[in-house]
Amino acid sequence: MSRTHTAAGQTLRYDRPATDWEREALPVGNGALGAVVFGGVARERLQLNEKSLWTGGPGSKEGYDHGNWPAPRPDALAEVRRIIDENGAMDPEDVAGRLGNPAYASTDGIPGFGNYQNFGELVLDVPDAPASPVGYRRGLDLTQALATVSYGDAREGEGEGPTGGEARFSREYFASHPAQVVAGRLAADRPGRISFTLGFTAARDGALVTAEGGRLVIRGALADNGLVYEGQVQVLHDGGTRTDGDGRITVTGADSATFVLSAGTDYADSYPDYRGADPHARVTAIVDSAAAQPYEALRAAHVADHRALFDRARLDLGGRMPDVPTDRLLGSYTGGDSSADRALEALYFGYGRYLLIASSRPGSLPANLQGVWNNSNTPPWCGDYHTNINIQMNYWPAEPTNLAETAEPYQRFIEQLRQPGRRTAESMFGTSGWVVHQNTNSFGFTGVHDWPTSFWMPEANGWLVQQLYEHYLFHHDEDFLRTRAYPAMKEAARFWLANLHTDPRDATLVVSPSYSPEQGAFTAGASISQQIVSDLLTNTLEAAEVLGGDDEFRTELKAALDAVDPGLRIGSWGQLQEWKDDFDDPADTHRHASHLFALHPGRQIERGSAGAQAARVSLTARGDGGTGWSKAWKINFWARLGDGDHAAKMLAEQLRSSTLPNLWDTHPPFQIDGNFGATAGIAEMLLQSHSRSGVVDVLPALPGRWAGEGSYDGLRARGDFTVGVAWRQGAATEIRIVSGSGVTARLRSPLVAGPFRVERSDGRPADHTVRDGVLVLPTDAGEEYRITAQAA
Ligand code: FUC
Repeated sequence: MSRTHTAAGQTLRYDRPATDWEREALPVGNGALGAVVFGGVARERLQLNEKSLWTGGPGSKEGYDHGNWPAPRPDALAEVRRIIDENGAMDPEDVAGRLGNPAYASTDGIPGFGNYQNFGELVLDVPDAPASPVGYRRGLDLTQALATVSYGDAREGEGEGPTGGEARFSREYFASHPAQVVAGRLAADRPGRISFTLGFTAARDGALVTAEGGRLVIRGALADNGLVYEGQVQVLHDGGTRTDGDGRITVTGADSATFVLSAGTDYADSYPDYRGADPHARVTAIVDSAAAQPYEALRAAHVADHRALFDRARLDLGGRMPDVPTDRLLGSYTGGDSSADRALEALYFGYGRYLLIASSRPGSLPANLQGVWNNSNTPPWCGDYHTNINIQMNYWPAEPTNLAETAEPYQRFIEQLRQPGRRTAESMFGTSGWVVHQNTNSFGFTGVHDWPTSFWMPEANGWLVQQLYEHYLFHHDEDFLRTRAYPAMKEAARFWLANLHTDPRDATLVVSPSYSPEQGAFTAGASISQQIVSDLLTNTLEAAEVLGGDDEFRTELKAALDAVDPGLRIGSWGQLQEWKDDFDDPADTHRHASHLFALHPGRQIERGSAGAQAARVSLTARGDGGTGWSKAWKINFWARLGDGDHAAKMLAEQLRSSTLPNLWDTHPPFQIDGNFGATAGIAEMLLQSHSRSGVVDVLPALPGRWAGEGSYDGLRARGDFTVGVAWRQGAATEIRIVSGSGVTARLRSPLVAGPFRVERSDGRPADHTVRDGVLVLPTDAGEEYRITAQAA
């Protein structure tokens, strides 16, 4: 049905080496390791990352206690609640002074919070590299997760001998998840032409680099916290000679050469020490085993592993990839309906999925603000995990675009926050439950710093566990719900049952103090706080009902849900209020539109409702500007409102003004959440399943400029469905749905308004009914159903 998901259509390509890390270099990664490839001819650079290499945390010279208050403040919280009850609002500076952490009142970062680090750079110096390479190409094939460089050497007068003239050189790099290495191969179409010196540029003092037996070993400990790191690179060559020495490995006159690299630290994600085994034995074993495999086998295992994820979903917007470099394609992008624009959009969608696979695989930390790629020891916002939108957004595409496995590190990360988060709940709030605030690190930072407009967000716990519950909704995996999602949800809900405050004005339960990111005053019951807590209590109750038992707790949840303010007020100018009082300024264009949580990623606001109309008014007033992630969120908002044209407009804004030539999202600077949020937004335009009615909406927000012809496969819907659709002139012509768990499917599509046929995979007709424009289709687990429009 769909056009071929070709490598050409899913490749980023350039005709020059990269010189700028942020704008031009191309990323590969296996979750734990990241490498950014420059593709230089005479000097190749691979800037490297190992995701657990963080300063800060336990053992930090700056001191560390998870952001908890250094001494108890028994009355501080009650006092803030009292002032807000009395005055209706409070200055952020005043609240930060009382509830913030003075230990963190530093201007250059948060002491002990740490920074995600650059590991260093692998450098390959190539002697006699052509000064003017011929036919230079650099690419990143998303279908195979291979970064490639190729160029010709056509020096005249050097003859055609085995070591002279006219050769074509090719390099290839990948980051293998199964083998846990970054691998590279240098080859030429003439024998004996591969010569280079491989060395390492450290990102800090104190790294010891040795070379012996073709193996480079890099070892050291971070000065701040003593975290031990080690990297090893094994160089292998066919033909020619090799010499080691002085921290470098030189290969001369080989036919081809390969390197495999691994790195690790003694970090572990467990409270309270966050330390595990020395990385030496593990890194040695990984590199030994990868080096013992033939390169082709290593590569084939990597490609198979990647394809098993990447190939699950495909999108064809009817575009054809023109034969131009990606930076030029981006430069000429207008957001119109040209074939090239649609090809770029489909590439960008694939890239978001690629980046998630590359930066988030089981066995390491989740994707941070830059995924896994960072070339600085003091990156923007510490390269951390912001929990007031950013890390959540990173994982929005995981379920809908059929990459659930990539969310495992995030799920585990949330679970690992419970222990430190419990201490923070106890020491700051005096209650049970667990909590985290507006940003965290790899060492369970669950307390606070004191930046007035962004330090306080205890309801982040509810926002995080929402995605655990979503995993259940997408898979109907009761075991996951019982053992992983529900315990974390329940403990977050417990925190809120103990911490909701009765608003003396109307006796509703509110979050107090509450702060709408990242503007305005502290109040009681800002909409986002109320919406998140309502979502949490609702989801937890639903989960408890699925699992059975916990009767008393369920009664408590119901009582709280009856009393909680849902945060869904419509204000004086028809807007969805951002605060409980109507403070909203129609001229406010702040990048956060947090009060629309209930529209997305929440599910309190249904399409077509009064709430949706109010959300539209708010969103229109906020405007189409914003930073990268802000635009990405707006794609999702407009898609949920069913306005495909406006969603597509936001996608165009994102590509035109928040996307770098290597297609990385820029806040600015580079911040990966926008890539992920936009990818999820595209999926949201094509398929939605969040409605409490259980309806799966097919092509809910297809923009006019994609309407002509297109198709997708492998998007996922809640209810454990995998959906493929083909459309023409804006109307679905075929819908295919695979049922994972045998739940009855409820599909909304104009297709079922006309004559249509529903077949099982063996061609037999499938029983179904149509009610209010919705196809109700009982399904068998594992069966595929095909719904096709028939000529009238
Ligand atoms: C949130 C946003 C900022 C930035 C930061 C990493 O605080 O408000 O724009 O994205 O996270």
